[in-house]
Amino acid sequence: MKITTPKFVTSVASEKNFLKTDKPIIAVAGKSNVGKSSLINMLAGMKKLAKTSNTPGRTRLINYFDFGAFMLVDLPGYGFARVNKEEKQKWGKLMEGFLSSQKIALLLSLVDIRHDPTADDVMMINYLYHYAIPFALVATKADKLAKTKVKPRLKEVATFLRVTENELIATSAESRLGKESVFDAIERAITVSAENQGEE
Ligand SMILES: Nc1nc2c(ncn2[C@@H]2O[C@H](COP(=O)(O)OP(=O)(O)OP(=O)(O)O)[C@@H](O)[C@H]2O)c(=O)[nH]1
Ligand SMILES: [Mg+2]
Repeated sequence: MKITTPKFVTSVASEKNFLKTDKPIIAVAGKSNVGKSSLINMLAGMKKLAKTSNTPGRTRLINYFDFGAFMLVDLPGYGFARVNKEEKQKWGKLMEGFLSSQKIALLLSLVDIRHDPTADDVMMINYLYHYAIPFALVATKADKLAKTKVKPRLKEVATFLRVTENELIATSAESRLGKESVFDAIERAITVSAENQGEE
C-alpha cells in the first residue's frame, strides 16, 4: 500500500457535495472528543492535518484527506450534550446520507478506552450492520491508562461491544500505539474491497 504525504482535500456539509473518488474510502466515526482527528493526525504522522480541540463537537463537517492509496474521511462526532434537536437531525441526515451513498471500504469506529461505550456508540455500530459497512473497532487514549491496565480494560470494552479483544485495536495519539495495526486493518479492507469490485 503506497501512502503519499497526506493532504486535506475538502470539507462538505451536505450530501450533494460528497466527494466523488475512485480511491477506497476509509471513514473515522465516534463520539465527539473521542479522538478522531487526533487518530488521523497520528496516521498521517502530522500534527495539524486534522483540527483537534478540547471543545467537543469541533468537527461538524465531513473532511476528506488524501493519503494516496486511500481517502480518509473525518466524520462529525455524535453524542455531545450541548446540541439542539435541529442540530442532531442535521447530523443524522448527513451521516445516513454518507453511510448509504458512499462506498466505504472500512469504517474505523472509535470508543474511548476509559469509558464504557454509550447507547450512541451501539447505535453507530447498528447503523454499520444495517448498511453492511465493514468496520474495525478502535479504543483511543490508551496512554491515559497505566500500561498494565490496557489489556484488561480492552477486554471489558470488547465484552461490552460483544466482540473479542482481538477485534478491538488499542491506540494512543500520544505514544502512537496501534498505528501499525490500524494501517494493517486498512490495507486488508482495501484488498477485500478491490476484490469485491472485480466481481461486480
Ligand atoms: N492523552 C491523549 N489525548 C488524546 C488522544 N486522542 C485525542 N486526545 C485529546 O482529546 C481531545 C479531543 O481530540 P480530537 O481528536 O479533537 O477529538 P474528535 O473525536 O476529533 O472530536 P470532535 O471533532 O469534536 O468530534 C483533544 O484534546 C486531544 O488532544 C490520545 O490518544 N491520548
Ligand atoms: Mg475532530
